[in-house]
This record gives sequence, C-alpha cells and structure tokens, in this order.
Amino acid sequence: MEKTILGEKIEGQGKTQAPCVLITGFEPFGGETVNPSWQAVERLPEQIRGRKVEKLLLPVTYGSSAQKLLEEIRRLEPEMVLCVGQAGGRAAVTVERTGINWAEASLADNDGYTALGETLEASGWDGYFSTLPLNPIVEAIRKKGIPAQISESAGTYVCNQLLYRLLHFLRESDRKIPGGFIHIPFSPEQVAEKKGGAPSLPVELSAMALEAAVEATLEAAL
Ligand code: PCA
Repeated sequence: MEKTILGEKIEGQGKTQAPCVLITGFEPFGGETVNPSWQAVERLPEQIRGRKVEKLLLPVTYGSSAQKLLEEIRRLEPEMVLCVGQAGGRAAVTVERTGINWAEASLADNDGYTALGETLEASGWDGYFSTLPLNPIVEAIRKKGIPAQISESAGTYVCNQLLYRLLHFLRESDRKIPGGFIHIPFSPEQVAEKKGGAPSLPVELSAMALEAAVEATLEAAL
C-alpha cells in the first residue's frame, strides 16, 4: 500500500484522496450521560494544518469499536490516527505510551460483555508502543496552559483494547503512520454532583489539547 501523499492517487483505488487525519471519540459508558472525549473531538476544526479532520464516534465495546476504527483507516488512509477516551479521576490530559494484549475489567462494556482476563490478539505481541511523538505532544499541550503527562498504562478496559488493536494493525499492515491514544479527564459538568468530587477539565480545553496534539504530531512527522 502506497503512503498517502498530498493529492496523489492511492494505488489500487484510482481516486484522488485529500490528505486527512482521523480522530475518534467514545460514546458514554459506566452510567455517564456524556463522554467528553467525543464532545472534545466534535469541537475540533474541520481542518488542521491543511488536513481534513475526519471524526469518528466509537461504541464502548470490545469487539466493534476496533472493527469500526480499522474499517475507517482502510477507507480513508489517514496521515495519522488519534483515538481519545475519558479517564475519570485523572487530573491531566494523558498521552498513552503503550497498549497491552490484555482485557480485564469488572465494568461490562456497552454490549454487556465483561472481560474476565483474556488476550486480545492470539498472535499479537504482549504490547506495542504508541507511534505518536509523546514528548512533543505533552510539551505542545502544556504550552497552551493545559496540564498534560505521559501515561504508562491505558488500563485493561475498552480504551486499551482499541489502542492495542490500532497499533497491532498498523504494524501488521506495515502502515508507517503515527497512531495512538489520549485520555482526557471528566468535564466539570460530569463531576458537579459526584460525591467527594473528582478532577475535571472543561471540554473546550480538552479540544484545545487535542488540536495541539495533532499539530505537534504533523510537525514531528515532517
Ligand atoms: N474510556 C474507557 C472506555 C471508553 C472511554 O471513553 C477506557 O478508558 O477504557
């Protein structure tokens, strides 16, 4: 598969594809009525650095979320892929370093499936590193005055599953593009009535952080 280059024909498809970036967010889960990851993705501009911003809403399910993501990557051949999820309890925007080949969480997914401890891909590696430029992303977000950190674990629920399968797919299909995952905190609206409170970040700031992350990734890839 030929790399997607500005306005060039994609081999085998015979059509001209505009350069784009693919950004995903999740539906609400775990009793929440909103998911700030999708609210932030929705707020992104239509274009960043001349690339069309393709936005995709994913279900919080172990099976179909990755399936939908990979279908969209094959269809669009984006220059980069950034998946975004909510990490309630975290006080900063966190850029994930690794996806691991494991699913285990007491919270069922939105299909009612509970992962009791299982590998995600029988033939996959134990883990994969994100191919996003983690440090430049963290710096770019902090420059906007928004707290950001690298995270050493995306957990073992649906977000880790999506990150792992994304990285597995990029490697197996030899797509040498930046791909990875960012977790964002709850929004203030979500924590307003939570007992004991919880850290939060306005969705506008999460969206600014995501835009900075995309810019930093495109810059680093030049
Ligand atoms: N966060 C969950 C799944 C969907 C989301 O937004 C997670 O961190 O696994």
